[in-house]
Parts: sequence; C-alpha cells; structure tokens
Amino acid sequence: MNDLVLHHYPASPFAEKVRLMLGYKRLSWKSVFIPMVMPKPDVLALTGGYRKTPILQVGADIYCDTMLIAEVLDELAPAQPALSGPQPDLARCLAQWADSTLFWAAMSHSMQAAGMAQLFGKATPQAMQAFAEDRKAMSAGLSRPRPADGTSALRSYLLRLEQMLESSPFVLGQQPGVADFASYHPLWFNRTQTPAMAGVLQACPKVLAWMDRMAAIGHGQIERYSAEQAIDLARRSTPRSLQDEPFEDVHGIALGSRVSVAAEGFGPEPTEGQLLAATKGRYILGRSDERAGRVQVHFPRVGYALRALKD
Ligand SMILES: N[C@@H](CCC(=O)N[C@@H](CS)C(=O)NCC(=O)O)C(=O)O
Repeated sequence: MNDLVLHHYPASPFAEKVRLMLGYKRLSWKSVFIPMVMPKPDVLALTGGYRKTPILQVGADIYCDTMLIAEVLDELAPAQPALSGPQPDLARCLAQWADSTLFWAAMSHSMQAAGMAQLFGKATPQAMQAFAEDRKAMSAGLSRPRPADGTSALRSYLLRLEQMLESSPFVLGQQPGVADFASYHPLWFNRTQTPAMAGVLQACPKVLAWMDRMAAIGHGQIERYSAEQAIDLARRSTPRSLQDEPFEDVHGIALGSRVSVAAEGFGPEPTEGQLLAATKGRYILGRSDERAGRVQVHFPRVGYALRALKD
C-alpha cells in the first residue's frame, strides 16, 4: 500500500476520529502536524483552498473530510471495515448526526471559560485571540448553540447514547464502526482536552466504559513526517488513475469544467480546479501547484457545494 499521510494536530476531534480508524485497522501512517489556524500555506499547497483538519494524503491524491477518508481507508485496507457493519446506512446517518449536531453541542459545552483555559494552557492572549477570530470567520454561515443550550442538548444526547450502549459494547453492535468513531470524537475532546467540563459524562457510565473501549483501540504505527516531505511526496507521485470512475451529473457541469468545491456551513474556503470526476459519492478536482505539482483533491458530495467557475 502507498504511504498514508495524515495532516492534523493533536487537539483536533475530527483528526482523533481518523487516528482511531487508522488504529482500528492497525495501519502504519505518517503524521504531519499542521497549524490550528490560518495561515496554512503547506496545507493549501496540497488542497488549493480547503483548510479544515484533517486531510489524508496518498501520494498526489488528497482526501478532504473524514467521512470520505473513512471510505478511502476501507478501500485501501478492507479488514476491520469502518463503514460496512450490520446496518451501514443507519451507521452513516448516525455518524452525520454525531459529526454535526452532537459535535456542536459538545463544542459549545466544552469551550466555556474553564475548558478554554485548559485547552490553551500557557498560550498567550494573542494566540487565544487569533484562534477566536479564525473560528469566528469560519463560522459565518453556521448557527451554533449557545453554551447553556449546548450543555442541555449534550446531556440529552449522552442519555440517548447510554441507551444505545445498554445491550451492545458498541453503538450498533459488537464491533466499532463509523457511528462509534463519529460519536466518540466530540466526547473525546470534552474528556481529554477540556476535562474541567467533563463532569457531564459522569451521569452515563455505559458511555464512559464505551469511551474507554474506544480509546484502547489506539492510533496504529505513527512516524513523524514534515510538511516539506509531504509536499515533496506529492510532487514525486502520479495521481491515481480515474478511468473507472462513472460520471454522475446532477449539476449540469461537464467534466473538464473549471469548478469550485466548498464545505457547506463551517469553514467554507473553496478549492478551485478542473472537474476530473463526479461519481455517485465524490467530486475529484485536478489542480497544479507550484510546490506540490499535479494533484487530485477529493471531496464527498454530502456536505459540499459544487459550482462552475467562469473562465
Ligand atoms: N466535515 C469535516 C469537519 C472537519 C472540521 O471541522 N475540523 C475542525 C477541526 S476538528 C477544523 O477544521 N477546524 C479548523 C481548522 O483546523 O483549521 C470532516 O469530517 O473532516
């Protein structure tokens, strides 16, 4: 298998989702640490605009969004699948709820003053200010619960998870799947990054025991890698062949068109490029970068807006 390179930072909950999937599959991977806030020139050399965390790089192919990364990991390493458990469609729907509704409730609850103080530890007031401004700009199109509403919702969601974990060790059965990885990461953030705000978990012993089982999965074999090495790898690699990807046109945008793809909601910075493929589940854009050379940037359809650009 080609080298897997994860671009991430330790405190990122969505990155923890992928780190655990890599661990579940017992994979070896290269770890590139990226900044928490803009500017991120090395990330943008690969993605062309998308700046969220994490991204997965396989040679000159760049995969954005953790649901797409879950698919790619299942394709590359089919043992211990994340996406094909007993109820795969229900698992995806639950994961989508967890990655959005549960995630924002947990963030609103966790990032109150005591949590922020722990998250930022000895960071300077300027660094905290830069973080607040960066996230405010990313959230322009998003409606987030206020802290007390986030706490109220989180308590209800935890009780629902507690019920789901009543009769099985994982959310949908005997093995962890994408519903577990997605439900876990916002709670991981609460418990490990903002422990002052983690009292809310105490009402749910089954959730706590499940979190211990999830944490025990680990992260696989990690090797540190620099951003320069990753960009060099992209430049030396040939993007994967797309010949077998069937075209599904929903937008009336022909293959070969200049397009942009942007996340709906949080972090809408677009990637621009040439539409190389639009399959049932993905868009693949081709772009050339001064440093990374010819790369292909992959996005899922769900959660992303495709637009034609005028030449
Ligand atoms: N839908 C995206 C969400 C990713 C996301 O929102 N990640 C957060 C970090 S956990 C982020 O990008 N924050 C801003 C940043 O890292 O620049 C996914 O599944 O990958």
